[in-house]
Amino acid sequence: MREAAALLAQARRIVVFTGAGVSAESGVPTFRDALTGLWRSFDAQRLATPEAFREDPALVWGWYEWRRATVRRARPNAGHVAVAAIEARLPGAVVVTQNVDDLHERAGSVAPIHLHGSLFAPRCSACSHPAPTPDEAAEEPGDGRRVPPPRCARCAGPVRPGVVWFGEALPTAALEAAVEAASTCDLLVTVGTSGLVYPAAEIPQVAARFGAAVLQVNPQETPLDAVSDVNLRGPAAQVLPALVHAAWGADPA
Ligand code: BV8
Ligand code: ZN
Repeated sequence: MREAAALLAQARRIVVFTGAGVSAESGVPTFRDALTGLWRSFDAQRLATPEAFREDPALVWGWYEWRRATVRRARPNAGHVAVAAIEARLPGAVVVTQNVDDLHERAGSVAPIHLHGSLFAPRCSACSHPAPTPDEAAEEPGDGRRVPPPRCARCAGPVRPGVVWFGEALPTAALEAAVEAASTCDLLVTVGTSGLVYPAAEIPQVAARFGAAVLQVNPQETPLDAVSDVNLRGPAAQVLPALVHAAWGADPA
């Protein structure tokens, strides 16, 4: 922890790069966690595709409705709060996330870059016209249910979640901003990602390639160990507040 705290204390331009693990302690399942209920026989990487939506739009829309209800019930954890504290302490700090939840924002992060979109930005799958986020269903059954997607107000096409599905390109502006931040930072902290999904997993490697220090927070080993100068093996909601405290003596709360 001492080495990690020294890296944070001397950092001037920082990027915090997060994955599903930072929201795990808020009760939001990671992509490694097996799916449950209606989706237990499916693989998340198969469901999160344009093909799956074409084949069974009600199944896929139902899955995103269930995930949105789960995120709405969730609360940011001490890991999200510590990330917001780092941002508040270091002007110019950039948060880049693969997560489609809004827990960074609810913890006080200013404008995290969402590389893979958001659960709260549905749009028409035919004409891309933005669609309203449906009201919270009275009670989203724990096991999930099929929900036919709403229709677009402009062309009556099926509305889809505003996320990036496998096989789809990332939003150019977000990817460029993330690469720019990673190539000019002096410290990148990667938190709760398995580093397996591309091109997002390139971001910590870009930082290392441009000479930044890389600090990984993850209970498990990942391919990012190869570019990490320091590995903190533990859960984000415990490790990140301790890191902020060790670096600046402040409690992030
Ligand atoms: C594209 C939104 C082409 C949807 C997501 C190069 C090599 C190999 C494959 C490819 C390649 N380039 C492209 C590919 C294909 C593919 C890909 O990467 N496949 C992988 C699986 C091999 N990439 C794509 O398809 C991308 N698009 O390439 O398009 C193109 C280009 C131009 C024009 C047209 C087309 C799009 C990828 C984005 C897909 N969408 N999400 C949704 O959410 O439903 S990806 C989704 O999965 C997440 O956003 C995230 O990125 C990923 C999950 O990874 P993590 O977040 O890391 O989570 P995971 O569960 O894996 O791990 C959790 C980690 O946390 C673990 O390490 C665990 O130990 C740790 N942890 C657990 N608890 C805690 C913790 N850590 C800390 N604290 C804790 N408490
Ligand atoms: Zn439309």
